[in-house]
Amino acid sequence: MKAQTLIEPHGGELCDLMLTGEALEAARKEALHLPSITLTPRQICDIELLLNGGFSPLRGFLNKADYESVLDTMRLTDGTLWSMPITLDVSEETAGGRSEGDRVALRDQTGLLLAVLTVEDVWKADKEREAEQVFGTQSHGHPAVAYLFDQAGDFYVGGTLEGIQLPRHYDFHELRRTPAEMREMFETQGWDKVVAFQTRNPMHRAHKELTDRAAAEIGGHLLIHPVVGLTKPGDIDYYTRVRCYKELLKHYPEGRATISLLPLAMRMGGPREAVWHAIIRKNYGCTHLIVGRDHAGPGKDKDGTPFYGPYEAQDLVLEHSEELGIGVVPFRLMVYVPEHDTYEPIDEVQEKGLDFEMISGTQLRQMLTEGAEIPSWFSYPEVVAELRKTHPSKHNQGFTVFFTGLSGSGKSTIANALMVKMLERGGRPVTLLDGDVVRTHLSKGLGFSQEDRSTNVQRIGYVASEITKHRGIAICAPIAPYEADRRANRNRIAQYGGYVEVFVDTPLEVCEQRDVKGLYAKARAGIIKGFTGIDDPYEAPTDAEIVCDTTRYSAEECAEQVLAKLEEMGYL
Ligand code: PPS
Repeated sequence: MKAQTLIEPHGGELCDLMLTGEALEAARKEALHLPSITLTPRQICDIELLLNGGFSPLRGFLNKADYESVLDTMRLTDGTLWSMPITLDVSEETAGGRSEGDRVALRDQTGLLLAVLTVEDVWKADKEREAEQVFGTQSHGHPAVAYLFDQAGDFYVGGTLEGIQLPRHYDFHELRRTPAEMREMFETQGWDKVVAFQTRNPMHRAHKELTDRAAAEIGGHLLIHPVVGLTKPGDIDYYTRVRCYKELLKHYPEGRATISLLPLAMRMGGPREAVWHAIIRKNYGCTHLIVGRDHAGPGKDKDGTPFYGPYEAQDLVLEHSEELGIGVVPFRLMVYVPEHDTYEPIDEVQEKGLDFEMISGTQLRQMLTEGAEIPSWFSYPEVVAELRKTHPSKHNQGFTVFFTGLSGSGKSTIANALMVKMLERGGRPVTLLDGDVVRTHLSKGLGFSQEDRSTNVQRIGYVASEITKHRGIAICAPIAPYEADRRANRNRIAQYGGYVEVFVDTPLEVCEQRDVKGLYAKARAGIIKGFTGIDDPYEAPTDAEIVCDTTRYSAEECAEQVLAKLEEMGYL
């Protein structure tokens, strides 16, 4: 038996895709014999909003006709406005052999059954066209385009869903409300006007003021509706953000504001994403949405050009606001006016010629890193305290010192000297991931092919990133001959703390002359093949934080230079 589905576009009845009673039992039994697809983290977010009605009127992953229609016209084939293609992307292997009418079990990564999909069609994605039509660019600088090209499967499976159970969450239970629960709450409370605030960032006093004003403007309630699915890479983790929102909530007048978490996987799709956000908020029972400058924008491309115009998103939502039946409250940039000790909209402040202050997100991050005082006019002390817990000053962060250089360049000797000097200072746990130790344990069995070297170096990077995350010190000393691996490590480690690359720039002739292990002689004699510097490449770093010259300085002096640099950078 199929799930009962009530479709009424945008804010009418929510799609109810969840099976109950006998139908649920029957589907569970059937699923035992069905082929399964394990959903990706993004698909888990999408399926949650499909199953809970947040994506009404969608009843499943888009079929080809609806997908094409959404790409070309921003509408489903029945004419309903829908701006974002919600697709089930799979590999060619998974797509193979599936056809109309097939039933497939959709599971999370632990194997938990979430839904049964009845396939409507399977097709190969035209990713270039999708990127252009939906995001207006094929640049990898756009996170959703990079995802589409580099991570998404090449085939799409369209079809309707029968929901077995919603994805499981173990956090913030009291703040996770479905559209139906949200609507019921608004009704019970008698809040007939509700303005939603979409955010993927921590909120401070400026946000509190603007949202407070927005609620006052419409004479209604405020729903702080932060995204806790997937946001822009590099954003502050949602656990931290939610703890900040909870603190901030205490500063609104009684009964003014509510928080609920939205398990959305954002695409950073600017205008189309803003329309999508409006549809979702309408489904959650809101009557208004605050839409700001560059709403859901991915920022700028590598060459510094913004992907979207500052008001493109706001304009597109406004254009469709009547059809969607949701009001747009323009986001007004609020700045602090010291003279009045208040927050006021920047346009009014500038008109009056008043002095004002503001701190950007980037400046705030810098202040946290430096352990600088954050003024109370900017944020509430409890909010800052939450941020400090996960964003310690540099002094309290973990870091990795990553030595790279030819065999015999002196990496291990300097790395050892550095470790001992750090242990002498005390107070911090230090782990040395030296080449030999790594190859005996972590990378046992790997050889020296390009692939094996990459695996080895990135494994070291992974372990170092974990040590850094846990606020320890990792010292690594592999040859690490390839720039791409070093860059991957740098990116991975820098998310959690410091990354300091040390290029031990000892010329090949000198290494060969030293030939401590007699390996160069063997390599020259052809006994060892693929030896770095002899018949295998070493890509010298161009962006190392420190370059050591072992022909002029002893290993101890080089270690001192590294220590001095770490102090200068603020890590010690
Ligand atoms: S890599 O390229 O980063 O994975 O290399 P690494 O793990 O640091 O291992 C380098 C040590 O292995 C010995 N060895 C070789 N080095 C380079 N090329 C080849 N073909 C090779 N075969 C064995 C060598 O002793 C290196 O040690 P170090 O301490 O660098 O001299």
